[in-house]
Amino acid sequence: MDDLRNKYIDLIAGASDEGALEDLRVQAVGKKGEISLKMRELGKMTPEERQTAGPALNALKDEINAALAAKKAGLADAALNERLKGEWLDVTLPTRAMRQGTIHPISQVTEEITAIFADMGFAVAEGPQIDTDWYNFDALNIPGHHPARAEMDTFYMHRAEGDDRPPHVLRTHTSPVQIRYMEKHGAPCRIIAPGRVYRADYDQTHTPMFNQVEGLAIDKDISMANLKWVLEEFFSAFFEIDGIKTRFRASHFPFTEPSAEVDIQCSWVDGQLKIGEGDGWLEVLGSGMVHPKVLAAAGVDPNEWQGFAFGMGIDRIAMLKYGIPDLRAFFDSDLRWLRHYGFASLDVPTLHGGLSR
Ligand code: 2NM
Repeated sequence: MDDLRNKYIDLIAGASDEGALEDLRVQAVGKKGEISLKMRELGKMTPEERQTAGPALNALKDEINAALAAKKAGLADAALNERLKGEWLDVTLPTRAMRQGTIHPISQVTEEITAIFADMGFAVAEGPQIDTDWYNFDALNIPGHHPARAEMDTFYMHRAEGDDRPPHVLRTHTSPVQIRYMEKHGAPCRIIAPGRVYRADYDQTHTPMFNQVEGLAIDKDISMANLKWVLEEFFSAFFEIDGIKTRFRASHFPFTEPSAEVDIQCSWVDGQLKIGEGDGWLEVLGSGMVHPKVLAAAGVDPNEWQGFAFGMGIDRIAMLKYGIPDLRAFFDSDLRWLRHYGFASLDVPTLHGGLSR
């Protein structure tokens, strides 16, 4: 019995793979294996012999099964280690994708704008790109007959005959996001709403889809002075030039009263535009104090709360900052354009690390 034990323990220890181990199992404890045959011989033994041989054979069988299981686990571990060694890769190496794809200027500029406003305590709000005409127009003090509805060149969603759900439109601005935000969270609030907007218009300076960012700050005593500070702070940070001046010109929007168009200081030198210097002005933004009717439509009491709102084109300020001449090229997906104007995928803009570098 000891010879049998030593033989199989040695053979199991020396097995080089799972196949050899399985052969050994069959040979030792399989139905016709050496130990099974020995167990069959128990019948021919005297009861006294059987009393010692029986338990000893059972113990031997258990010991060999245990040795087989332990060796099997050991072989599996070794195989896994071998595989892991082969599949090892250095995740700290720079990615190859960095040379292939680039971040689109609109994504980059949206991140830059978000970082600057986040630093002034503005959260980012998002909403649907298809919305009802109530959120897109009525809530913003643009009733059905208002000329602004026609001027907006709105895309209306198709409605089947007899479908009496409210008309839906592709949002013409991100203001409906702000209405939804006020409805849900109430006042005070401080948000920006960046995103895609749609107007049926196509020429040198207009595309039917473009990107806009709107801002909204509502509290007990927010004024146009706060608006002016926030915008000057924003433009200085965005163009990375200290102390950019703004000029407010009286204007009119249905959703703000009073309303102002905002210009930033600029100059033309040798046909080149320079921002933040000189005595020229460039229109970049519309703004004003949110109309009491708009606050009321969004469920905010205009006797208690007031605040400013503004809206600007992301595409346009991206063109200004990065010297991109043609708006339409933004949406052509031309790889040469994307490589030229795109940003390295790991250069995330932050205020501490530099917005654009
Ligand atoms: C602009 C100009 C002026 C504006 C108004 C609102 C809201 F939802 F709070 F009423 N959001 N954005 C606004 C105000 C937008 O874009 C030229």
